[in-house]
Amino acid sequence: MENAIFHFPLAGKPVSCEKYGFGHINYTFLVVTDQGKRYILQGINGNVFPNVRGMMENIAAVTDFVGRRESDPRGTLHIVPAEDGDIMYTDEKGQSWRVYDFVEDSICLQAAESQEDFYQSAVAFGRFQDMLTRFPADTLYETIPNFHNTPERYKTFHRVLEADVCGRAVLAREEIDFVLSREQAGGELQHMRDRGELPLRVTHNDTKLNNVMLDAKTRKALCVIDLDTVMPGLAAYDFGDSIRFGAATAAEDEKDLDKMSMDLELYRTFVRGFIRSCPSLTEKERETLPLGAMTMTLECGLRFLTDYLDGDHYFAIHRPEHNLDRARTQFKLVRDMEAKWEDMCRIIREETPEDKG
Ligand code: ADP
Ligand code: GN1
Ligand code: MG
Repeated sequence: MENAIFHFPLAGKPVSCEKYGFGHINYTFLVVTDQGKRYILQGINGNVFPNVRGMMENIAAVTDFVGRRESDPRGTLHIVPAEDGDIMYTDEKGQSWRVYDFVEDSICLQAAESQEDFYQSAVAFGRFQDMLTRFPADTLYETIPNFHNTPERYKTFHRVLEADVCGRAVLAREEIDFVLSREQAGGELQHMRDRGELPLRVTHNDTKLNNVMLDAKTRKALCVIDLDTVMPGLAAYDFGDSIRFGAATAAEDEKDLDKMSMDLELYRTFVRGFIRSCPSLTEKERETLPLGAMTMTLECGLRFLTDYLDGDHYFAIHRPEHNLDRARTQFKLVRDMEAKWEDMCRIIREETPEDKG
């Protein structure tokens, strides 16, 4: 059992503590007590998050804000304070830990099982963003500076490619050429942000389907989880990352690229849920949603490729070339989005309610 758990006052004594979930970043455990109460214990990845306390303060502020506006207690994550009342516990090795109440009677999907599941994830992220419209975004720490700054991601890529510390560049020639040929298009969204053309919102920034909880019985949206990257950002980031992951027809690390494409019906479903549950979106924000999908997918592939070239230090890998496989699926998706671009833009217009169109 992870020792850290004994530093949190729980309902009952912990009787089991097992690795849990499919996250790439934190070390997640499911803890069960002798009273049958369940918790999520997480070792926070300090390499990824340089300011763990700042991050936890963000999460405490945002969950508190959302919690006051939600009637269902499962409508937000709840931090379980450590024995000294702090929002986290740091062990003698400097590893920080946090505990959340387990979101009970819920499901967390790795892939949409139906259009309706995906619709509900759009509702969860749209509602989250809409609810935080009045949250003072400037009080939040930037937990990972430049997280969705694609030109900055390109700079890192160029540096890593130049160094080629593992001699892997020859193994990824095609993928390298792919990202190089799209560098300009990849920077467009950031340039719009820099020019102040889009409102800055509190965004989630990591809107994978497996960061949403649905009610196990009704399969309706409950809450969004994995709030580590909640920061000021653009609506297009949250929309885009959802499409990248959830409208894809195959897993992020599928080896058979023929299986990977973007499903336009799933795309439409998400657009509908997101636009309806986030009425505060401006016309300009709605227009940039397809660009968000393209940019987030390209950027994520670029990050996987960079990590592959750099020796797999960032994303947890479960086989050699895991990051290269992941990069390939993302680039296949980008190609597919390029082919479906006109449809993607048309669907946004079609799904915009008349009074906003
Ligand atoms: P990572 O940053 O590594 O992705 P997450 O916070 O997303 O970590 O947690 C990993 C997985 O653990 C989630 O995909 C979800 O299945 C599960 N999980 C996390 N928090 C909770 C919670 N409070 N209740 C139930 N399941 C959770
Ligand atoms: C990571 O934490 P997790 O597994 O939900 C990553 C995202 C990537 C995603 C790709 C903090 O998300 O940015 O899009 O992997 N999170 C961080 O699967 O870097
Ligand atoms: Mg996660």
